[in-house]
Parts: sequence; C-alpha cells; structure tokens
Amino acid sequence: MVIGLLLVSTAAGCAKPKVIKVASVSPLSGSQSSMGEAIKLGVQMAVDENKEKFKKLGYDLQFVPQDDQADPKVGVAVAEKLIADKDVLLVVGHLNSNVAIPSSVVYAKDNLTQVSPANTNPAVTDRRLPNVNRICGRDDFQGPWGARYAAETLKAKSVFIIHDKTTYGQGVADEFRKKAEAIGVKVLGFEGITPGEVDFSSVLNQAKVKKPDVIYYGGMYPEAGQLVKQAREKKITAYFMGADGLDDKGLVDIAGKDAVGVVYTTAAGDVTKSDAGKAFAAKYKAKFGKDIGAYSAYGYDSTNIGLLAIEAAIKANNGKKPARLQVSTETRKVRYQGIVGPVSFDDKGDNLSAKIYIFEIKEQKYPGTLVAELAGKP
Ligand code: ABU
Repeated sequence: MVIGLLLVSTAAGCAKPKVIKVASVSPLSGSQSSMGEAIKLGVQMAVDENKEKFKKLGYDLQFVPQDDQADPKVGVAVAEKLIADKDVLLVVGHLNSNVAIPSSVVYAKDNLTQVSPANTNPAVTDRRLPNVNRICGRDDFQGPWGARYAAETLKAKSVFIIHDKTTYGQGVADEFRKKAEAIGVKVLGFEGITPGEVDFSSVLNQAKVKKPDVIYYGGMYPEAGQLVKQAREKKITAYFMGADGLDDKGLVDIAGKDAVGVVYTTAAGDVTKSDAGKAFAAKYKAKFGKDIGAYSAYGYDSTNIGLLAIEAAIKANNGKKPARLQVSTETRKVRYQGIVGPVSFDDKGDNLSAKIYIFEIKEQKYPGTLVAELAGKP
C-alpha cells in the first residue's frame, strides 16, 4: 500500500510540464547575420522574461532559434521542420520577404502563427493568410515616402535606381520609382545587381554617365555598403539612398567613412527615444553585451504579442494546451503597447499603427540620425 502510494506520487511529481516552443527564424549565418541575430536576441529576451509566467500556467516555455540563411529554400525546410513539431505554437520571423512568403505557406497548412518583425514586402500580408501578421510597416509606404523625401528635402530632379532583384529589393525600388515618376523626378535607370557580388563597377559606370542627383538602392546592407564605397571611389557625388535593408551597423562597418551622408527609410523606429525603449536597450546590452539592432525591439514585441495570444488561448481552454488555430485567432485580437509603439492588426495582419522613419548617417556611426517620422499614405 505504502509502495503503491509512493509510486503514484513519484509519477505525479515527475510529470513533465507541457512544452510550448517559440521559434525565431532569421539569418544567423552569412552576410545578413548581423540583422538576423538582432531579431533572434529580441525574441530570446521576451521568451526568457515570460518563462516564469508560463511555468505558473503549467508550461515549459522553450526558445528554438532557427537559421534560414536568408535563403528561401532553407527557410522552407526550416518551416517544414517547425510545422512537424506540434509543440511549436509561435514563429517570429523571418527577416527576408522572399524567405517569409514561401515559408508562410508552410505555416498556413496548420495555422501556425507567424508574427513578422521585419518583412516589409506588401505580399507578406496581402495574401490574407490568417496566420500571418507583421508589426512593421510596408514597402508601398517606405518606397514612396523615400521618393518624396528625395524630391522635397534633397531637391532631387533625377534618380538612378539599383536593386538586388529580390522580392524585397526590387519591390521597394519599384515603389520608389512609381512615386518618383508621379511627382516629376526623372528616373535615369532601373538596374539589377546580384546579391553576393562585390564588384559593382558596371552598374556604377552606367550611373556615373547619367549624373543623377540621387542613387537609390533597393536591397540589403552588405551590397549597399560596397555600392556606396565604390561609388565614392568613382567620384560619384550623388546622394545615396535606400530602404530598411540598409538599417544595420553592417552598413557603416563596410562603407566606413563613405557611409556618411547615406539616407535611408526604414520600418524600424529609434526605440531609444522613449524611456521604455531606453530601458529595453540597456537590458539587452546587459544580457547580450551588444547594442540593439534595428529590429531587436520588433522581435521582442512580436514575441510578446504571440505569447499574449497563447496565454489567452490557454485560459479560454481551461488550461489545456491550445490548438495552433486558436493561437492564430487570438493573435489577431491582441491590442498591445510595445516598445515600438502600439500594435493592433487589421484584417490582413498589418499593424494599424505602423510608421515609416527616415534616417541620415551624419557621422561615421550607426544608427543614423532620425530626420522624419511618417504615418499614413505618402
Ligand atoms: N524589410 C527589410 C528586410 C528585407 C525584407 O523584407 O525582405
């Protein structure tokens, strides 16, 4: 009898807590890993801060960071792995729209909630997948705001546009081009380069003969850093502009002094302007020994939003582990005051309060100086 009781109580005492996994998915290796790691660490911080709360609810909250290498094929393979693991109830990511879009189709097969901190291509949410949400702004806002800034503030009359032929890079460049043409800025070129290339002589020689007021680049910081450096080596004095793919310390690391003067639009604000953001940046530095990246707080807020949805679903289920569909339904209902500002989703999964910001790098350091904060349609 005593032995029987002991066996029962031992079994109860050892009952494993139910596991809930949160995945971050971003490039953790390769040339974009600086931006990708900043997202991962934001997610990690939010998971760590929520562990105790979930323990009280009877759950072991686990963080499972994933490396998509900024490669759509790798992203889809990671998505297949995550969807097969029923403990995964939240994906925060990806960084690259051309990785997020095919991966989100995999997550949609089982309504696995995806909250994107950084994907800006319109198609991420325009496909109206009920499991897909983003808290940052979109390229059909940042491209046109960039064109207006070029025309109205930089007084540009002409622009030469370069892009990296990706969904994001070409997409934002095209949004910039359309608005530029609409407001009377002459587009002197629209040329693609290949990510990973290091010699941009050919496209820059084309730009140089056209003498544009602005060179606009739609793409990511590794190529942008090389482009501006090589443009200055060729004595091209045009303003160098881009979008949020340039919003990383890697731009300054690569371009050095030639980063000075670069202007970029971004979907990520300078969170250190608020007390909450300052505290977040200090906590991050103390925990990871690094400064925050552009999308660190967006990773953190995306995770907190997903975890609020999971908590609401657990409570609605009387403590039982929720289905993925319940979590994605709850995610759309979340109203959240984050480090990045207020977040609530429209029926496509876009954040109703998302803004576009414009920065100029005024000295050789990252981030640049905030020169404009913009809401609504340009
Ligand atoms: N928005 C910057 C990251 C690039 C992308 O959306 O593909």
